[in-house]
Amino acid sequence: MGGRRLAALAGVVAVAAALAVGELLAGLVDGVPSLVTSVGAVLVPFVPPALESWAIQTFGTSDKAVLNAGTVVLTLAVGAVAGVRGPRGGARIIGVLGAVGLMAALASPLRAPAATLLAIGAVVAVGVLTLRRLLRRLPATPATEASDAPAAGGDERAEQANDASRRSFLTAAVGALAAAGVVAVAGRALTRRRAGDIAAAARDLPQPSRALPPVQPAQAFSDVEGLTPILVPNDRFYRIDTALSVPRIDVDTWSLRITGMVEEEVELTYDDLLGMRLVERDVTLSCVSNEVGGDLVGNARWLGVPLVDVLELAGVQDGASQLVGRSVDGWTAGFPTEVAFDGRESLVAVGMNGEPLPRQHGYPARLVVPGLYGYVSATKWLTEIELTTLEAFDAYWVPRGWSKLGPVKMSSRIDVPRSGASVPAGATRFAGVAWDPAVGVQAVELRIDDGEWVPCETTEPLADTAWVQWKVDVDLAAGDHIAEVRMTNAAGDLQVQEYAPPRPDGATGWHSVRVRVRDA
Ligand SMILES: Nc1nc2c(c(=O)[nH]1)N[C@H]1C(S)=C(S)[C@@H](COP(=O)(O)O)O[C@H]1N2
Ligand SMILES: [Mo]
Repeated sequence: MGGRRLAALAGVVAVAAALAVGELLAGLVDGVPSLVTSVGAVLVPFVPPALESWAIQTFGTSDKAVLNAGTVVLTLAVGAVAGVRGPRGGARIIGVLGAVGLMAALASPLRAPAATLLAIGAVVAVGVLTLRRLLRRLPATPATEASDAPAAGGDERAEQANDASRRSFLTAAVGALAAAGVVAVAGRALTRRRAGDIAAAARDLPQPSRALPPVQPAQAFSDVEGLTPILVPNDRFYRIDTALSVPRIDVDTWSLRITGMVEEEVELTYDDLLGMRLVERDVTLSCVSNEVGGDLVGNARWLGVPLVDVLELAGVQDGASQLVGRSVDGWTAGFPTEVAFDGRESLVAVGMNGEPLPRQHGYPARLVVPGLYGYVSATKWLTEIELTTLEAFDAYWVPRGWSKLGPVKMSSRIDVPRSGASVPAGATRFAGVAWDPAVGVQAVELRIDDGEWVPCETTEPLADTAWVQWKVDVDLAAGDHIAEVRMTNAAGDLQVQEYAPPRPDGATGWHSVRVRVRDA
């Protein structure tokens, strides 16, 4: 390794150490955001919309991990340059990185500015000091120059000394890098743990005035391994949002405002909301990005205040044709106001499956609108409901090429067997879920290799707005087979067979799996 390369390595290690300390402080100090995620958040608007949609579809929630990794790589590359510039020039570059981090951190919601400023000071100091110490250990004569020069007699000893000092430098650099890794991982773990603490510290929710009975035996199949549960547990519920770090909201200062085309603007505290009429509803939420057979869909028991009750407090003006939900992080979703009043009972939800909303799913409050995709309706970390017109405002995903209106398309999915599974010949059990949260499910059918459609047994629906589970046993002979599922909704409409991709308004097509049947 030549001298320049060693210096670049010193810079990379110094910046890695600085980033690691930043992660640790974010994990330890309330209100100090992760610099990596803050910078990532600032970069998001510069990510082309097509790439953003692709990333969500390809990586799901891990699109954030990809963005974070990109941010780290970019920052370390700048670190390499800093190393080559030497202690002074390098320190200046690290200072600039710190300034960029500071601006990004202050742009992220819910940070504590003073603590963040101090934390970034520490981060920059660690970077500069690490760089200085490492550069001081650099071999005095860069190896490449030594070997390029004609061997002036007696330089062998100098070369040996050079080798030794290079080894000592590399040991120090690798040691510092390893330490940075450990510190970064610890910081991330602390951040995650504190995220859990907040949810746990949330207040107990009051009892609903209309509670649902526990799930009855006829409402769920308990004998099918691998079948998605009828109520998906909170820690298994799919998650989709643009938030790089989950907003941490203090319910003592949070409020929900009803604004825009209303008779009178209203502001509700968390306690105000919990003091209103609370109801429970089983509703299937799904993402417009869900592919045929995909898992960006889930069914939960939501607890919340009927949206109409909240709207009545403010009084909706005639002509307010759009209801826009705004999140604390600036994200927006909008849908026709008439949906709120058409009897499907949307909720300002505060609870999910018997617990306060988890932070990832919108604590302290979110909207849940049966029959609309999440991107037009299900605003998490809700802080404002604005009444406006459809013409006056396009919410977050609309200018990014997704449809203005987002009714959920009916859909069915095969959960077992998994596609590509190998099963013994004879009776094979197929099972899955089917949903049309606007009207409900009437029938589910399965066919093998373009054969006759076989009716499937379905669970008794929890509600029209919830998915059902289905199952059926089919005899299969040895060989490769394709199984296909389709549903009919409660209005008698058959699920669309023709494939359409998720963009712009939701996928269609019948889900199929390939199974390999062995001789029994
Ligand atoms: N604040 C905020 N709310 C949001 C989103 C978001 O990006 N930000 N994404 C929406 C989308 S696209 C979907 S599909 C649902 C997903 O809700 P979940 O993560 O609780 O499953 O949340 C919706 N609410
Ligand atoms: Mo979504």
